[in-house]
Amino acid sequence: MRKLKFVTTNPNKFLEAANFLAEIELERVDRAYTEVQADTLNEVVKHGLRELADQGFENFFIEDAGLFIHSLKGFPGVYSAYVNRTIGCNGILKLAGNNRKAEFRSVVGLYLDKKINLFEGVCEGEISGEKRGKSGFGYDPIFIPENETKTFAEMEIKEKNSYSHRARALVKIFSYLNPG
Ligand code: ITT
Repeated sequence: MRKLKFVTTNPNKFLEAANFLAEIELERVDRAYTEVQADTLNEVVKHGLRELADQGFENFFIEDAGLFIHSLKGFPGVYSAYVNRTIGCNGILKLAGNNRKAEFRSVVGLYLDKKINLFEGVCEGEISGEKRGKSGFGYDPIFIPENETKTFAEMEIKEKNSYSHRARALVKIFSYLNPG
């Protein structure tokens, strides 16, 4: 069984990944990396990978995610963490207006055997009318994935993983590590 480190300050992300990648032995490293101001999640992740690799970390992955609201031209997107800390879910509910289509995007960056690989996952859905549910974190109480009525915060981890951007990126890591 392969061992991989998941470097994240977010314990919920780690729980989701550990639940999804049950066949890989995951170790959580609770360490922040610089989230550079950039236009894409890919750039943020590549910078973070290089920074951690320069500090001597090996065989690890990181993940950067964001909520992209279509009527707001992708806002909060790469600013999702800042917006969550400032105006939060209530602020997003006010901003979203009538066109509530949105997507969560995830970019997982793997640094393995000194090589970088990126894996992307998207989950389409919409912003709910009000906050619902107590599970999860961040924008989970206001995001309803496509073909669902519940928000992510009304789901158990397994159910969120059956739709989520993060699981869709992680499945690609899994196929990369276990080809064929
Ligand atoms: P890291 O240490 O792994 O970076 P983080 O919590 O800072 O953990 P991100 O920068 O990837 O995570 O996330 C940006 C914001 O987007 C974060 O503050 C969350 O509020 C939100 N977010 C990301 N994924 C989410 C998800 O699956 N459900 C709800 N909100 C999410």
